[in-house]
Amino acid sequence: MSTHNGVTSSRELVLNELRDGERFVLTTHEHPDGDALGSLAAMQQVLCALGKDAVSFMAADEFPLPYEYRFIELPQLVTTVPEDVADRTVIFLDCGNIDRNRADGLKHAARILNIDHHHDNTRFGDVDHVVPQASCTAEVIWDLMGELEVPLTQPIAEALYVGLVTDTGKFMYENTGSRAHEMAADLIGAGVDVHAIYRRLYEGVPQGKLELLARGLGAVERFDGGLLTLTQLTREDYAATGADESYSEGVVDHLRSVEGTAVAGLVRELLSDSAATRRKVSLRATDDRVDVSAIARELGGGGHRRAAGFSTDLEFPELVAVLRRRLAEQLG
Ligand SMILES: [Mn+2]
Repeated sequence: MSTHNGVTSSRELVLNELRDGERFVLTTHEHPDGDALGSLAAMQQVLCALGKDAVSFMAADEFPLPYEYRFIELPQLVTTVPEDVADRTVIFLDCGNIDRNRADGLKHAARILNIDHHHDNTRFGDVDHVVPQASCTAEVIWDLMGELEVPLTQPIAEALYVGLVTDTGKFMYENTGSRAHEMAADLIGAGVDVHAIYRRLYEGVPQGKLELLARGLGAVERFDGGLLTLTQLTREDYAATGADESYSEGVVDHLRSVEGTAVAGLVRELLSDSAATRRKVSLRATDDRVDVSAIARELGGGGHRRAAGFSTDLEFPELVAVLRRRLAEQLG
């Protein structure tokens, strides 16, 4: 086993767990995104190739998945926690905080492995392999695969590519290093059809999504000379457009690109909240001095420096006041 300064790396530790373990459950965070689902699908196939007994768990209420992810094949998927979970190793993928997975039964696992790239990961595993410099969790899995001698089949490459292209904003976000492009080259070499996956992820947009975007853009408000650019989506916006909650994905990216913006935010009412007081806030930073994950953590959420989120019962005006204050502090 390779060591560095006498310390066994988390990479070696997790590789040993994957080689030595026999039975696994894979899971990810609630409301899974492209990286969560791609990582799950890829790791499931990697463990199968290693001859392991592995299943992927997601809660039944995650289905149907957002339309753009429905093409991702999820082999060996279960929607109830396996009865023998106490004899299995649970692998959390792309999950910065164990509370972002609501299946308490998983906490009774024999072992917990935590494979992720969120810098604010709470290190809740027996083994935590957290690589903040990786563009996506799929990149961490791709790196591990090289050591596990599992062939990079086309289905595995496609699943990994979904994680890569979605978490890097189509190779545009600052997390897109040369490693991400090397990985893309490797995946394309294994048979990924870049344009076909682009079309599945980003085209075929339902009309209701376009209408929801129009409402979001129509409600933009700017604060502090435009440093803070926000919009809101209400229950009424969803009802009037026939939109699913997941259709709000991407609205905030239109706001971040506006001249003068340091932080962009989407505040949306949660349709699942019966009390109708809870809002989900998605933040994006475009200024190097700003760390939106710090703001999100303070309000009970988390994420990356440039992309983070949280849920809150604060009314919109109070929320704006908090965001303006924190932004001013961070900008010094
Ligand atoms: Mn991710």
